Amino acid sequence: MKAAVLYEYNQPLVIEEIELEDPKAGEVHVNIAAAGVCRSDYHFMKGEARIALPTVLGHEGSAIVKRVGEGVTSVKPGDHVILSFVPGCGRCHFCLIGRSNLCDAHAATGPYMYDGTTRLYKGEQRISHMGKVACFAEEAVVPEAGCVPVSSDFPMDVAALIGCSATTGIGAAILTAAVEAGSTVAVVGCGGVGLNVLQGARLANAGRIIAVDINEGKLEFAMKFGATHAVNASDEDAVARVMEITGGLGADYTFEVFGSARTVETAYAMARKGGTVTVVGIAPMGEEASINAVSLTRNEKVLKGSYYGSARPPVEFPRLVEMYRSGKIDLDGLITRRYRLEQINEAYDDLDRGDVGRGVITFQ
Ligand code: CND
Ligand code: ZN
Repeated sequence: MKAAVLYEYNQPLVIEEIELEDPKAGEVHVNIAAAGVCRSDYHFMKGEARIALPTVLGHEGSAIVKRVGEGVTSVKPGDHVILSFVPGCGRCHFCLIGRSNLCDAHAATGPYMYDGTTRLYKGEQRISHMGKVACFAEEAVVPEAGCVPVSSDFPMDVAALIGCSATTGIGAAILTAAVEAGSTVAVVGCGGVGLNVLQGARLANAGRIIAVDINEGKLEFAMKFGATHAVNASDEDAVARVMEITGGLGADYTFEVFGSARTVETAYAMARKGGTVTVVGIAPMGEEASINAVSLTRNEKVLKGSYYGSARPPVEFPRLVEMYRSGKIDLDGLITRRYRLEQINEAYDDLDRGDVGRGVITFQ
């Protein structure tokens, strides 16, 4: 099957034929339908985050089940599924307390299957699977828990977005931060994930929703996804502007959705006393944000991380499907460009330039 393989950091993905082994017990072989172009993959391409190389990236995907391994009971061939990049093991401490997004067994095996081996090879060479998804390929083998069924009349490109950006962004607003109705929200970084934080804040009936970005096009987009104010951080001091908009108080909830120490500090500085700062972006490895320790105490700020929107995919994916169907969230409007797998390097150049809301690779 054809896949986009990352052999070396800072080199283009290589589109080539590789081998996919049969699913083992508890695993599912799928045909990928659509894959979202998310910055998390780009962090690996740039070496800002590390993964076992070579690897097949892609963690935001939808697929159709082709066949199932021994013991799989929750899906069957022909079923449409949304892939989860943290398929909880169901047995570790975090899965047992209902926080499967923090699954220990998944973290321990990383980009390999739960038995620690891979199903992807180029000749003798082992290739790893990002998030046990690896959807920048025509096909994949994924754990059963990584397949969340979705009805076959549901659009597969939208389904892919539910696999990461929608769940991560809307979850950060609704589940991690639990934005209160009427409150003021500021979102730093309005790409595919940040636009979903904005629409999550709108769903929560936030009062003022302030979009902060360095790209004017993204800010225009943000106004369609719930923002009431737009702040261009490349031509004004974003913290000062948020202070001005909030009458000197700062925002009740702030979100960092780019992925850098600097923007974490910006989101922290914009929060009011007692406000909640939620960090969604994945900063380059080793970067440390500096937070004035006493300001945390005296100002009672709350600093939180949000991984996969604090979601339990089998619970939240179907909820997002229903919210999309009833018109409460807009996912079609996020998809600004569609690409074929062969164009994936171009898709990431577009992401880097900030040209897209969300790009999607389609396979059918
Ligand atoms: P994308 O590149 O689409 O958006 C990032 C946005 O940040 C762009 O609109 C940029 O213009 C903007 N930006 C850049 N610099 C600044 C700045 N200094 N101030 C304000 N805005 C700025 O990326 P994405 O939306 O796909 O991903 C965003 C981050 O979220 C990224 O770090 C990704 O790895 C992370 C993420 C986290 C999770 C999770 O579970 N927590 C899941 N998926 C992605
Ligand atoms: Zn993602």
